[in-house]
Amino acid sequence: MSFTLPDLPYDHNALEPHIDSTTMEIHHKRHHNLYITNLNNAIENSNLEGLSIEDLCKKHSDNVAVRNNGGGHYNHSLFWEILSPNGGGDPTGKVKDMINSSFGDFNNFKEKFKTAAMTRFGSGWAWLCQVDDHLEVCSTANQDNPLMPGICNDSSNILMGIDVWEHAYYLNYQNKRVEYIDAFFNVLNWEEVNNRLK
Ligand code: MN3
Repeated sequence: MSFTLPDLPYDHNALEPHIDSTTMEIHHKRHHNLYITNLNNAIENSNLEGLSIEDLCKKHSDNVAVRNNGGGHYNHSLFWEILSPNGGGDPTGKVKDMINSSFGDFNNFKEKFKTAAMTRFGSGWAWLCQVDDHLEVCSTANQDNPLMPGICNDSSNILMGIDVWEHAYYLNYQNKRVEYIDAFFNVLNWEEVNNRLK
């Protein structure tokens, strides 16, 4: 059983003007798909074949090809799901309460998340994770994620993440990563973030 590219849960142009159609199409069909192709090649005919993408990230990140391409597949699959043309606005549900108790209020959280995304040098991701009864923000390099041991809190349950590789925003925002981060919040699917709570 090999991994396959999941469909986007909306059209390529559905997140405009916040994230443009061409960026979404190239990001999904080329970048995400290449991680999957390379991951399948890396695990073919090995004892890693048949493991879930979560287990590959959690237990086999010492394998560089699995780390980079398995992380790439996991991270992008999550990223498409937490965006929505009907997203944006203030947090809802239990996540809203946990943001308030963990960071004070939504604005404080947003600043902390933006700082993590802005200060990630080069390519990587910023994350919001549930750790037991509270929330934490962290960031990772390349296609690493908090499932991989020794990077963020090892008990992290990932709720949302932002891709800050230039391929995620350069066509529309060029070097202005901060504007892309603001745009991300305009299409963030809080319902899906809530669904990911454990
Ligand atoms: Mn990407």
